[in-house]
Amino acid sequence: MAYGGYSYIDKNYRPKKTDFVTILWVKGESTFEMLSEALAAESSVGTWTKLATMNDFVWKKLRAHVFKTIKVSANSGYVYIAYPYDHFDSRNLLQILASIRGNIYGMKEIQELKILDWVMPEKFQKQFPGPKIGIKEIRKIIGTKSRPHVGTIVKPKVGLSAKEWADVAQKAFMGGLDMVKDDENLVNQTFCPWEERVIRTIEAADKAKDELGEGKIYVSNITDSIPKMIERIEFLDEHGWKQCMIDVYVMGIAGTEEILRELHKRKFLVHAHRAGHGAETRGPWGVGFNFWEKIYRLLGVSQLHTGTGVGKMEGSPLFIQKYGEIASKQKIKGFEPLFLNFKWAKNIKPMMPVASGGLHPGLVEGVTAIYGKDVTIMAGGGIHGHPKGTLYGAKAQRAAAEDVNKGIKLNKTQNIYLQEAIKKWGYVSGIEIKKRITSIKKLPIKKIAKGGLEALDKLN
Ligand code: RUB
Repeated sequence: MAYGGYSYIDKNYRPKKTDFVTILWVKGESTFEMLSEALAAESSVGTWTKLATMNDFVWKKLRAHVFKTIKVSANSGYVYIAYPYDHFDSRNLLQILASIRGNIYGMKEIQELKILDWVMPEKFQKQFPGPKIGIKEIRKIIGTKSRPHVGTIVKPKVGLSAKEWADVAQKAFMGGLDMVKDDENLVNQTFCPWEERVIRTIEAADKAKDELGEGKIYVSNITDSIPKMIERIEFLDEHGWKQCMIDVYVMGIAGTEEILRELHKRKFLVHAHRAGHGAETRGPWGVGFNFWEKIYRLLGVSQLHTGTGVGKMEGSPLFIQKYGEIASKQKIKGFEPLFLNFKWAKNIKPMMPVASGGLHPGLVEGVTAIYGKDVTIMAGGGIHGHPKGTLYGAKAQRAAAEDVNKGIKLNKTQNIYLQEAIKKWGYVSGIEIKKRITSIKKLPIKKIAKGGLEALDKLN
């Protein structure tokens, strides 16, 4: 089998430590073998026809190798591709993206294509900073050793005035939440000017810090053009507040990298919202969320939204657990063909995973069953929709984190505000969630994979 006159399938090839590896799901109009060849060719050195300009250096040193395949049907399956280190530019993620996540998505014989996971060699990772303020430093800011952090997104997501917004934040802090944040689509609208909101909320956070003797995190959304973001970073820094939020997916990699350079220089805690990622991470087209997640940790955000497993956004507990591991662990055990074994370079510190979307106090135990205790649990509706309002919603959520930390089941809580929240929204037991994850892990994943990506998606 050959594509454009060359064959890239080489089942005897063993990926080197310095290779980049991707695993893809593909379905198309050609045979599976031809699709595999086409993917490797177009994403590395090849094209549709034989070239008079091809030489030994290009072919032997730079081409991609399809070193393993799992055939599902005559025209679909999973393809493992290894790329030699020298194929890529130095410290240039955009060039890598244009290769491994580039032209292949536009080839007309391809109907479904998803990069399920990827591995970047340690040698490559070492060129990047990773988080400067990671889990350890975040815990130091708040003053916690082990309990999960809890926070809120002020709601309604847009519409409150700066004063109203800061008043809600104040109640949330005073109720015991560790963190308050803007939603992904609030920046500097006329009804809620960013600077006024920031000044008022810093005041609220400082007051709560003094009165409660606890550290607080307040991340305002600075997402905008680069010059405007820089202005906002300077403004925050001048006001002694080294924390902010960015919408990493909509900013793109170049924008994120550029702004992180400035934020790292000033030692900021960087909260990363992933709004928009679902446009390419769901269904049989695009990439798995883990593809982007690895890039965000590499570039050095401090905390990143990684899903809930029990809330309103997609993602089953097993997938979310894996995203949690990618964020907070140094070594990740594979679950092929969905997740590959992966090891972070020593210099890439752990980042805090953030569970957010449809959460409420009764779900805190379920979330920690997925993530463990190194997680920030955010709730908007689940705080401000509490029968007694924001202050008591915050108290309920904090009580849930404290109970979970002590090993108290939330349906046995003594906290009346938490009891009220559970009465309104219900409770999900951590044991149930753990059982669900264990039962999926025991499934014959390789056999299920034979049913195609659709069958694997049912685990999500
Ligand atoms: C969900 C998320 C949203 C919601 C949460 O995104 O965090 O910002 O506003 O609000 P993701 P609520 O899946 O990326 O974490 O708690 O009211 O659902």
